[in-house]
Amino acid sequence: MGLGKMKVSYIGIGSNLGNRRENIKRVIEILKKDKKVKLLKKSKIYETDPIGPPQRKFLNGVFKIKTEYSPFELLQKMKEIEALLGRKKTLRWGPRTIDLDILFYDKLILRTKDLTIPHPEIPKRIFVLKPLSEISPFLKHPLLKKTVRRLLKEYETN
Ligand code: PH2
Ligand code: MG
Ligand code: MG
Repeated sequence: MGLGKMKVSYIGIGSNLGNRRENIKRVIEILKKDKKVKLLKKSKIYETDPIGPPQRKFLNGVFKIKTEYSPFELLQKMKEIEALLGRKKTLRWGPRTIDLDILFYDKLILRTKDLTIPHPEIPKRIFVLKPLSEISPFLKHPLLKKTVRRLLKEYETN
């Protein structure tokens, strides 16, 4: 496999339906079997208060991967895994079996109808900033030009 072609990406993971921990385990197993993905780092899994309508607490974490997939292929892959784990179409911000969001893809800045990278909600989501800065505190947000650690600090002081 041409490791040289691989890009670093960060995936946000969330679950608040069914066996949340088991759902996340299954995602890890699926990613480990994928020859075009190398799992580099996993954050701790945090239990977090739900953002949005009242619902069960989430388990959230962030994975750092290397991948041969293009951004759109990776998005497709994440949707496939979500479908495989039985995610149903639900309301925006509503409960979900598994949610896999592409947070960063290399230093890419991309705005399309289906995919925006970096994920636009990163600075507002403590459940992303916390695990992200645990595994990669000095990762720089390519648009905001600030480290993840800095974004977390700003979130906490606002
Ligand atoms: N995801 C949402 C809506 N609200 N709240 C928490 N704590 N964690 C999430 O992952 C989450 C949420 C929609 O993607
Ligand atoms: Mg999400
Ligand atoms: Mg999502």
